[in-house]
Amino acid sequence: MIDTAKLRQVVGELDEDSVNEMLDQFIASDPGGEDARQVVEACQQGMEIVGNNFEKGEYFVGDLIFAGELLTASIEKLKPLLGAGGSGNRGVIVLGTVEGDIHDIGKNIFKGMAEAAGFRVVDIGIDQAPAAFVKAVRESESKIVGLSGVLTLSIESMKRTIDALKEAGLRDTLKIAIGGNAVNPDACAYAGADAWSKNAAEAVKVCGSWV
Ligand code: B12
Repeated sequence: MIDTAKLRQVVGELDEDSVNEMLDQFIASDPGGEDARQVVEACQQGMEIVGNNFEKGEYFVGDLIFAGELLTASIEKLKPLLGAGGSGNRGVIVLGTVEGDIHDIGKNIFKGMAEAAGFRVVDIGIDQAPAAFVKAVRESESKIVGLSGVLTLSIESMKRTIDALKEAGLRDTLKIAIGGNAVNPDACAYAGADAWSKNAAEAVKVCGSWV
């Protein structure tokens, strides 16, 4: 198994060569899905280091961009281990990053894991207005909605989105999960969601309990 503390550190340091070397060795060892999920978690923790360094003024927006590219490429490598191309017969999840927020790495990880668990995911993309979620739910007849957002401001967008689903008369037949760096129990209650998670694998289990 990979040294997750070391991986967290090299992701945080944006040391691309070491990240690639560690991931390539890990993949060559023919690991299982659970190990791969722990590796994703370590990468996620590495991004926290990146975020902290950005807040301290040690990293700049260019570093965030590079971090995003590094993580996206890492997840691509790990995808086959996380399971892909599920049956789609467990129901439909409408998923998107809420208005004002363009972060999508966590959303894409959740999407991959949900598909692997047998859901069909209608991914409407980033920076999506409440009306876009309402339209997608109507068109797909989905019973689950996933709202992603990592900015503190995104909690307001999540609330606006859920309010719009209520106004459209769709809320009572829906389960709504919110996810991303900014979510917590208070945000979940404030936005009016049914569940919150910072861990895609756990969130997929919750969705499974809803169908
Ligand atoms: C990479 C990154 C970027 C990249 C994003 C690239 C991309 N394609 O997504 C770029 C460079 C574009 C970017 C831009 C900005 N960023 Co930025 N970014 C980050 C960084 C370093 C990592 C985010 C990330 O990918 N994390 C890893 C993923 C895997 O974690 P995750 O999103 O939490 O997802 C997991 C779970 O939460 C869950 N999950 C996610 N979605 C969902 C959905 C559902 C339904 C469920 C159930 C679960 C779930 O599953 C995932 C896997 O377990 C964070 C730091 C941090 N600590 O997060 C800052 C951070 C989020 N960014 C920040 C800022 C300030 C910005 C900018 C404003 C910078 C600027 N001045 O321009 C812009 C914002 C633009 C906008 N309007 O959105 C701040 C936000 C501060 C705040 N409190 O609001 C952070 C926290 C950095 C910091 N500490 O200051 N950023």
